[in-house]
Order: sequence, then structure tokens, then C-alpha cells
Amino acid sequence: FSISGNLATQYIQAVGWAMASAISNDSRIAAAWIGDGSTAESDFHAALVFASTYKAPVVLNVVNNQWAISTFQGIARGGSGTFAARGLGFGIPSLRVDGNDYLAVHAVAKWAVERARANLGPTLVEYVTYRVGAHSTSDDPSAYRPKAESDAWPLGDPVIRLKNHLIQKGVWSEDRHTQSEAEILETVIAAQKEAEGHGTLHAGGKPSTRDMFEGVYAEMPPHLRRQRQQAGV
Ligand SMILES: Cc1ncc(C[n+]2csc(CCOP(=O)(O)OP(=O)(O)O)c2C)c(N)n1
Ligand SMILES: [Mg+2]
Repeated sequence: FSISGNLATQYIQAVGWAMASAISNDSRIAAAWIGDGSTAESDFHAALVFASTYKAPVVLNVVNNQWAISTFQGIARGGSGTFAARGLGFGIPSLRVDGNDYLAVHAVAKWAVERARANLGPTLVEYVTYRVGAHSTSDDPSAYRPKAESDAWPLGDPVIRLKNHLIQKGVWSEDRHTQSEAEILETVIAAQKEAEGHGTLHAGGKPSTRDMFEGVYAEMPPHLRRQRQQAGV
């Protein structure tokens, strides 16, 4: 669930959806993802209460990438040893996994999904990982953490780890890896070109000031109509 940009609302949406699915005898289950920082929102806790009380068929994932923009995860975690430990107080089976180990992530996620499908209730999973890049294009991590911190991160790059594992098992090679990287890059570039075909800000297609007032209300409320008039559009 990632419908809104308001952090943590995805959890209550997913739990409510899962409860509705179970009540209507539907077999579908729900999954939601949240960041370490976002777990400090009250919605996280409300979702855990409802998930445990109603045994909602939902997988609740916490991506602990160490940072919430410039805030270290230890602040959102407070006195709790881990984010996974937060689930135990609600009676929710909770797991903590090396989020940079593809096979471990797959195994844990599969287990949690099977639990939900068997109607055994929710599972909370904490994925321990690291955000190497900036939070967004407007963020500069060098302002709040050591520049070399990501090099010191012990769990390593998940793609390189999987690649090395598969090569060691004899089912992958450097050549095939280079080839598939080129193929993926080609796919991404083609998708970008297709998206840009719909227009870009640089190519002109700038929305008008009037557009800012459209598409929110079926009937524009009087205060917005006044503002639009003041803007002269
Ligand atoms: C309710 C709410 N408060 C604040 C924000 C602004 N905001 C966007 S991302 C972010 C940090 C999120 O950190 P984290 O939960 O660790 O997720 P990450 O970006 O690391 O995946 C904040 C504070 C928001 N989108 N919604
Ligand atoms: Mg984070």
C-alpha cells in the first residue's frame, strides 16, 4: 500500500484492507512497507493494535535503512532494541533479517506471506539495510553523516552479494552479469524515453497557473474560486 505520501498511513490502510478481505471471505492478503523513521508515527501503532486484535492477513514490513532523511534510526527506535521488537508487545510474530541478503529476504517474506494466506495473522518484518545515496535530489547527506559511512557499512551491496553467491554455485558468470546489466540499462533508457514522449518540463509542457486549481474538488469551493480570481487566471 503506497497510495498517499503521508508517511505511515499505508499501514492502517493495509490492515483495514486485510481485515475487510478476511471478513468477506476473500483469500487475498495485504502488504505494506514503512521506513524506520515513519514507525514513530502513531499510525504505525494503531495498525499494529488492529492487526493483532483482528488477526488481519497482512505482512507489515519495516525497511530500516538507518536514516530518515537526516535523522538516525536510533531516534525513532527510542528505547526499543530493534524495530522488530516493537511487534512482540502486540503479540505479533516479528522477524529481523539482513535486508541486503536477497535469499534471506526472499525466505522471510515467503514465510510471512504463507502465514497470512493460512489465516494465521500478521507478521512484522524488519529489513536491516543502508541508504547509500541521498534521500532525495534536495538532500545532501554530507551535511549530517560522515562521507565514508556507507563504505564502512558491513552488510555490503545486495546485488554484488547475490552475484558472487551465484557465481560460486556455478549458475552465473561475470559475462552473463555484464550482459544482463546492459540489458536492464537498455530497458530503463527505453522506459525513460517513452515517458519523456508524453512531454517534459524542459520541453515546454509546463502546467498553467490555472491548472493548479483543477482536479482536486468536483465543485470548487468559494475560497479557491476567489484565489483563482486574485491570481487572474
Ligand atoms: C506524515 C508525514 N510527515 C513528514 C513527511 C516528510 N517526510 C518525507 S520522507 C521523510 C523521512 C522518512 O524516513 P523513513 O521512514 O526512515 O523512510 P526512508 O525515506 O528512509 O525510506 C519525512 C519526514 C511526510 N511525507 N509525511
Ligand atoms: Mg529510513
